[in-house]
Amino acid sequence: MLTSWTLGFLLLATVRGKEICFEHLGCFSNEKPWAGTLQRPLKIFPWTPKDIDTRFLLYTNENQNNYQLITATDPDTIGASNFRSDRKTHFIIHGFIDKGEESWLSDMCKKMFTVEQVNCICVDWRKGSRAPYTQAVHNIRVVGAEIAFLIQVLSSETGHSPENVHLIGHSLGSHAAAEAGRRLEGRLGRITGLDPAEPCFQGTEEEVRLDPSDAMFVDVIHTDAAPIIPFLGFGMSQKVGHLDFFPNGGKHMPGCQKNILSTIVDINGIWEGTRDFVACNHLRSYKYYSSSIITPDGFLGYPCDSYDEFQEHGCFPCPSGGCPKMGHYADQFKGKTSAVEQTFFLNTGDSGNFTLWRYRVSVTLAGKKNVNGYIRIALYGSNGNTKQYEIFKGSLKPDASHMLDIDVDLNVGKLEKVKFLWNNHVINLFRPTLGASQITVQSGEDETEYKFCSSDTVREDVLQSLYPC
Ligand SMILES: [Ca+2]
Repeated sequence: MLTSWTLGFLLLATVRGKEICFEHLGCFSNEKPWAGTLQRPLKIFPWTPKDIDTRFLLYTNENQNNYQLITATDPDTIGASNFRSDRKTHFIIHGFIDKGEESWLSDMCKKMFTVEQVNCICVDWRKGSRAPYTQAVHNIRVVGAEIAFLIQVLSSETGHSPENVHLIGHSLGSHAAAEAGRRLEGRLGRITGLDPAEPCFQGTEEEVRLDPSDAMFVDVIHTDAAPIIPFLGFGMSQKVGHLDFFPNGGKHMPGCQKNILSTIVDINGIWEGTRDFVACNHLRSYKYYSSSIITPDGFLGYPCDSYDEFQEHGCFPCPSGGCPKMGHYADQFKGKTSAVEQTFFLNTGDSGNFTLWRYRVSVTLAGKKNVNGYIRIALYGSNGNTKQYEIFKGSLKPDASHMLDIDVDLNVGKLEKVKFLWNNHVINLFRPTLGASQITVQSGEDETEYKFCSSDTVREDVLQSLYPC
């Protein structure tokens, strides 16, 4: 049997520098900028639409567990489905690394149904993604074309405006979304790139990859932006949206172990051999997004020039215009399209809902003697209390102040009190006491500063409570 892979190869061999055309999708060139470039030396055609077999699985609030298959070439399938043109439509597009985790797409839809009424379409292009990486890179051009074609049919058949369409693409899926957006000439409402794939895309022409012109609003989450050689970072470090979020700096995600290979020879080999082992950072992008749907007050991104600056007490609190939220609610940010490549940093947790909230804590010590040890504080507010966070370790001098930005796993709400504790790990014959005379806590989101005071000192491991003053 003549597969499209061999057919493509034959075409490559016989009609070099031509294009391949498919019914209802048009023609695909294998010339620059699509192929024959530094990043894409091989002149490859995409597989046929039939071989890629792009399928659109529609979930709605009315059918959350069982999808309805809709096709653009048979609009009756749309008419007979639960598709509602007066609702927003989210498409979720998987990438090259999706094996064993296909359920994340429909799980993301289910989270959306808990907060809004939407059409949620999972795009399945499994057959086209199970190919050598360099082939899958070209197959997404057909996937993108199929998505654009369906959006056009939805518009003509039901009056559903492309402005109300949001494409969420992971890895290669980000660039499939970009291709759909390019074909719709920027009329698409929004594209979210979840760790857009780096190899064959980084540094290429805007036409072949995700960029801000692909939709009215483009937001990007970078979670695996370390260089592919030698760190096996699959995601782009290049900024390609209006808003580019770099959680945890964008390279190494908490809870992920990173293998480092010293020599990489073949790009297809990397993807085939390692995707199950080292994809943790890469997959975090959609986990953060999914969690953001049900955490509307979380994932605040701080505008900053670098992660180092963010970590070293810079870029805090949010500016007067506020901070955007990474993920589902990024489109609520007022300045979202005021510029391209706006850069934001935040830290996340290593599991659970991943969301953390940043506070700046400053502790002024009280006591009579210097001791070596550490100090911890816990925040108590209208939404509950945090665990204890270490603020400083070293020589604890009376009247000294110690400041630290902490990322806590709870939005404390209105702060009501702070508890302080110190410890020095050795037996203290003289049983010294130490305390905090003043603690200030500033919320990153709204700049509000809370001040707490006490005139007490306590023995080690005894909690001291400080109240507003
Ligand atoms: Ca583009």
